[in-house]
Amino acid sequence: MKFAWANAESFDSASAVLFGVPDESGSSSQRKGVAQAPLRIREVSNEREVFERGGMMFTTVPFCGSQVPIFDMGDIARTEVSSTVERIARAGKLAVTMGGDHSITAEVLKGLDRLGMKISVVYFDAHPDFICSSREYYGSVVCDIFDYRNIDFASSIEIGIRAPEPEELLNIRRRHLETITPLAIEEHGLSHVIEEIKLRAGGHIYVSFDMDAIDPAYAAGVSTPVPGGLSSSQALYILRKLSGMGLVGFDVMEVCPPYDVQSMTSHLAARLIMACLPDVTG
Ligand SMILES: [Mn+2]
Repeated sequence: MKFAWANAESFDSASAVLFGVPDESGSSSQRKGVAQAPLRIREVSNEREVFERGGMMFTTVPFCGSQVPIFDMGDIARTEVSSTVERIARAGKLAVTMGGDHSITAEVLKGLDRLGMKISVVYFDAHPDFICSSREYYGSVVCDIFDYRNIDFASSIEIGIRAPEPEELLNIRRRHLETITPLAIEEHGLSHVIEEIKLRAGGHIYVSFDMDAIDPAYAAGVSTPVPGGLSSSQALYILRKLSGMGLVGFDVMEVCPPYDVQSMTSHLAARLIMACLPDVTG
């Protein structure tokens, strides 16, 4: 089954290439099931965004005007992620990853790092994922990726943070990583978030989206929920602004279908993916 909005027949004809990584070997959560996310996100996009009328099928057009050509290349293994992303980026296309657990983001950025351009990361998460005393799992992603040559710490930013461990707070302070909490968004507004990103980020932005950045009221189906997160519309607003700022890739991670309510988290994940695609004119 293909993602409902995957309207391109081939890799070559697409400007965005989507793939799933049904793997949760980097997760230590007691709530298992994020490996089921790529299939469920595809299923729910077809259930709720495609309509039959008079024997014809119609797909909704979310956010991005006339449709961006998207190719769904299916699922791949964790070990194939970095080379696949490198191939997509070298072809001048936007790589879109559906996890799986959040440690897969380190594999994606390993691939983008090989292109040699400086990359700013906008990292949505309830947790900083900035443990350095333990490595290569879903809690150390930020520590792992900042070892890469072209991932730029100073221009990167974390959004939605509200459940840090003591070690992570220390690492954030020591390394001066910019973070914006949901309470800071309440206080300063969404336009402040956009200004902060514009102030820092360079020409090449990678967006990593852990679904637990969203409030469990809108996204219950995650492996590590934390109350007090972003609303759906806050997240969509920020992502729509980012879509016009030169994204080199995007991922949506940590959707956990066994803990979801009426697949609402998978449905929102499908919409977040579309929100990140640039508008097409003409
Ligand atoms: Mn995470």
